[in-house]
Amino acid sequence: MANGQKIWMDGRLVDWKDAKVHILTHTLHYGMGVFEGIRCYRREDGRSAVFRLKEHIDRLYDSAHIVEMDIPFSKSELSRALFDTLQANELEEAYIRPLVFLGAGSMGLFPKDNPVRVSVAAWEWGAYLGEEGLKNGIRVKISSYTRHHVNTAMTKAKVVGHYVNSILSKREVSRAGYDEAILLDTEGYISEGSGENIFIVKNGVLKTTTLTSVLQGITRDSVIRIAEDSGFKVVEERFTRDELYIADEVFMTGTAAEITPIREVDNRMIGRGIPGPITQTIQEKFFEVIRGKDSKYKAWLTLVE
Ligand code: PPE
Repeated sequence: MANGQKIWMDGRLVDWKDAKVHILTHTLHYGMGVFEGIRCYRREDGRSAVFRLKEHIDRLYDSAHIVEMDIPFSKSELSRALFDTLQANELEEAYIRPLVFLGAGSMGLFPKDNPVRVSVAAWEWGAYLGEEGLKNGIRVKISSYTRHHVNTAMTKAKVVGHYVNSILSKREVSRAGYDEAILLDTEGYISEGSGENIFIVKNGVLKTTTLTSVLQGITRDSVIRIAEDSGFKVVEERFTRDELYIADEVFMTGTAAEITPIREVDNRMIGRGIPGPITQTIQEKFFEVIRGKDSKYKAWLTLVE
C-alpha cells in the first residue's frame, strides 16, 4: 500500500495520505474495535471476485454486536465500500481490511458519545507464511502464551485488542526461528495459530478443534465443506499437543494463510516432513475454488462490480 492509493473512511474514499485519525481515538488507547480480513481473487475468466463476502460481512457485524458497537452503515453499504476500494486502487487480487473503531470523544472505560468509525483498506498480500511455506510446509512451535479464556475475551469476535496475544506468541516463536505459533487454550488443549485455525489428519480422517475458544474461521468452514464434498470424514473435537506430534498431516487455515501445510511441530517431524497427500488434495481444491474453477462453489464468489 502506498501513497497515491485510496482508503475508504466513514463513507467516502480519501487519499492514502489523508486516512488519518486523532490521537485520542478511543480504540488506540483501549483496543476495542473489530475488524475483518477478506481476500479477493482474480477468477479464471479474468474477473475479480471476493471470497465468501457475506460470511465475512456477517462476522464483522456479529463482532460489533458482541462488543456493542453500532456500525453506522448497512451491510450492503459496506459491501459497496469494499468494491469501491478495490476499484479505486485497481486491485485485481487483494487482501481487504475493514476496521470498525471508536473515534475520539470521551476517554475512559465507559465511552458514551464516541463515534463508531469505519475504514476499508486493501492491498496486495501474497502468501502470508511465504510461498515456500505454502508449497513445502512450515515449522511451528507451541507458544508459551495461552490463548484467551472464553470469559476474558469474546473469542467469537474479531476484536483488535485480542491480537496482542497473537503478536506476543508470533514474536516469541519467530525469534526462536519458527514460522508460526500455535496456542493452547486455558485447559491445555490446542486452540489456534496466532491468526489461523488448525487441522490434523490421522488415518485418513480430518480433525479440527471445536469452536469453543477459537475464531470461527471462514476458511476452516470452507475446508470442512470441501473435505466432506471430496469424501473425507471431518471431526470437530478437542485434542492435545501430542496428538499433533503423531498426526499424519497438520495444516493451518486462514484468509491470510489460506491453506498452509505444517511440516514440523516443536521439532517433531510431521509425517514424512513434507505436505501430506490429503493436505495437498484439499489445498489444490481450495485454490481451484477461490479462482472460480469449480462451479459447485460459485455461490462463495461475489463479483466485484
Ligand atoms: N484464528 C485467528 C485468531 C485469526 O486471526 C484468523 C484469521 C483465523 C483463525 C482464521 O479465520 P478466517 O480468516 O475466517 O479463515 N486471521 C486474519 C488476520 C491475519 C493478520 O495477520 O492480520 C486473516 O487471516 O485475515
